[in-house]
Amino acid sequence: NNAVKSFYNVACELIDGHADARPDKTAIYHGAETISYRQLRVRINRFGNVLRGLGVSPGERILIALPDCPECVIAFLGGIKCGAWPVLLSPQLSRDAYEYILHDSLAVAVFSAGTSEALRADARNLLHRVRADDDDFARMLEEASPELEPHPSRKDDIAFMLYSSGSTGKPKGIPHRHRDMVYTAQAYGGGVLGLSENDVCYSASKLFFAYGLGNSLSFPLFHGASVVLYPDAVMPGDVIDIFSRYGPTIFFGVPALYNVLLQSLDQPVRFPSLRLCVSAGEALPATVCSRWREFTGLDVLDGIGTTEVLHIFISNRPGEVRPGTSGFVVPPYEARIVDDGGNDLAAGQPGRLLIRGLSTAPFYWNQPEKTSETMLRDGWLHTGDIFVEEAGCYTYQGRADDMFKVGGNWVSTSRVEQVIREHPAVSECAVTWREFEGFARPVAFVALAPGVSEESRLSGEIRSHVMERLPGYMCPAQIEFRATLPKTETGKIQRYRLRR
Ligand code: 3SK
Repeated sequence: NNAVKSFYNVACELIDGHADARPDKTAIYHGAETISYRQLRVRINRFGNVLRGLGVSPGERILIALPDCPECVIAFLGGIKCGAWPVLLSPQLSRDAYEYILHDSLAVAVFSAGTSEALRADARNLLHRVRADDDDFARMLEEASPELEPHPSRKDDIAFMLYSSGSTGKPKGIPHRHRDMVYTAQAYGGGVLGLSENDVCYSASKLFFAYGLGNSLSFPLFHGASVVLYPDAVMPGDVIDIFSRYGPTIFFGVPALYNVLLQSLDQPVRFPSLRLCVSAGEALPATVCSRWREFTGLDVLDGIGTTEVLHIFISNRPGEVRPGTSGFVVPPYEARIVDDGGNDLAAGQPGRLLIRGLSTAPFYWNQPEKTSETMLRDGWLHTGDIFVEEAGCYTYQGRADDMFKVGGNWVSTSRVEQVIREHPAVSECAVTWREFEGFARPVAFVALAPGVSEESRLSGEIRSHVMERLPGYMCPAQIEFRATLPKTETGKIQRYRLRR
């Protein structure tokens, strides 16, 4: 009972109400397995007891590097329930990357699957390496008590940590508080998506990505809905199979996935269970948004979020989609667009996007300078993105680091990318800049659609396509063709690697 209890533990906030009121409701679909809210609570409690048995204390970090499966949800919420800080990571990082994060976070335990390098990584602080996919661990869980006294945390205490590599440099630890997942589940999950217990969520983006964590864990569980967890890498055929096997009502993807799904469909189709599709991770090209609507009859709500804010804070709305834009501010978040000196800009003028809301991480782990540059400014987070706002609707222009001037004119790399992606031969594209005889000029990196070749002809054709649609100074001085473009674990193109 919230009115009388004096603690606030988000693992209880997400599960207890449903486990008490509708214990047999399915929380998780995974392969042929279904897990009810009652079973989920018991498994979370057993995990928490195992963790306490290992001697893990409140506030200690535990690394969880598991594919999207029930054990990942159970370890994450079991860790939080007993006061540890789970750090969710991809199970597919290199050993070096795990060692960097182990040292940085000073984690005392790693929970991972046998195939992951996470279990082979080394660090002096690491006391326990646990194979969460083997029989010994399953036995330990079975033997643990199904009852667990929650750690008596407060709303503003840290609950968990994510690592974001952003598009540049070393990963940064981003701690979040107990209240943050509930705030995003109410603001975006409830306010924009209108989630209810009748929904079945399926996210192609995985749990270790803040976007996937909301889509597959906090949103469905907070609203008493169900989630489909799929552990493997996502291929277009898998997505279509999941649509027919589990009947999700909401699908969450990234722009590149919508693009390959469209390329795999040769004629319009209907996915009768779906009521909404969501895209984030990077800006959704207008053509992909409109073609998805033509081919499936469904809206894709494009939105923007960050790991720092935990989920989406600007988004298109059901029934009010403006292709090519990120949409409107999600209440109760607030947004401002400012110039380099921090002065507010008028509508129509591109500038730096600042966001304020109560789900923003309070600091970067071990990075006080980055914290004061980005976060400690009257609660306004400096996103590092350039946006333009017109009549309340926000359009992405590029990263502040990716804007540059040609002959005194600003070039938005994302605007040029958007136009190049509209060319039918193009599957993926990234635009950056290089100096030619001391002058910055745009350079495009292009991956062609399957079966398309003839690069030398296409180079001229793509340049003419840009010249017809944008001012000449935005036209790439060079186009380089690549089989694929380098990406982060969460699917964002690493432009800095191309620039090098
Ligand atoms: O990259 C995004 O757009 C995003 C969306 C939701 C949550 C987290 C992130 C980073």
